[in-house]
Amino acid sequence: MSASDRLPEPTDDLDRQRADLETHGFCFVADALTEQARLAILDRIERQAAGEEAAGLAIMDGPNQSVGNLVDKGEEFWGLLTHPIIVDLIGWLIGGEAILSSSLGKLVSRGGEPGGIHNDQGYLDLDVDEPLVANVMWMISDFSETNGGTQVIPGSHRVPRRHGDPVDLSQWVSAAGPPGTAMVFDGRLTHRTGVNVSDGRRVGVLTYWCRPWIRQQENMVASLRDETVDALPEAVKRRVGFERYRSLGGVDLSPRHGDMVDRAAPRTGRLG
Ligand SMILES: O=C(O)CCC(=O)C(=O)O
Repeated sequence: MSASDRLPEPTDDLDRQRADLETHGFCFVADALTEQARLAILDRIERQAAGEEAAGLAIMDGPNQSVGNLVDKGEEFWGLLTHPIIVDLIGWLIGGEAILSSSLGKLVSRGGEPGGIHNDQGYLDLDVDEPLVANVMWMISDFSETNGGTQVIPGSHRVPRRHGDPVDLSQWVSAAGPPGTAMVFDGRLTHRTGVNVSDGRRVGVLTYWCRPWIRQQENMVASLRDETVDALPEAVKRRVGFERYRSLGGVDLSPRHGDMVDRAAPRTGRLG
């Protein structure tokens, strides 16, 4: 068996990570998060999940909870958006000007159902033989076959497939790694949330990226609160979609590549 045939395992070898992405459609980055960053994210997301539940706002699928729009819910998440992975792997897959499409926490508890089978660019109505989007699953707890680790079909990124197409369920492999590992995956990879049969809660954060001319899943220029926008470091603001891309993303005045959107800028409105 050659090195490229072996299923991905956590590694800090960038060449291996890229080879795994090419061959299998996913790779694992070992020790992607410092323990300090991981614990800060864990604390914030657990508090946020509990707060949303107490406020009657929890997004539930059985025992599993999703926490959306994380960029707006704590600066603890912002470092994920300028992490070296975003240049080394996301940029390598979908270009250096990739923007964040959404940020999502997934807390998977015992007794749920498998998540919906999908690939992240399955909404396209044409076959494109390259990734237009890509994802990072940050393992904030450990991930395993028994605690609901994301299930993926290795190599499925090379098989054209749309939502609803039949899937050979015998091919699932569970993403596994210690806390602080990141799984990076090609937007064409078939995957779903696994089932947790353990007593612990699986905690993951997805930062989902797209090419800068694709509509974002979360319209962050509209959805982030003013206090978040004011506090965001410039580099993060660019990454979440405030930077105009070529002729796209402007407000009112003709857009210029590289300008930043100013939500408070006056609009010309109806004149004459
Ligand atoms: O929770 C997971 O393991 C995967 C979640 C996912 O793919 C999604 O929410 O789109």
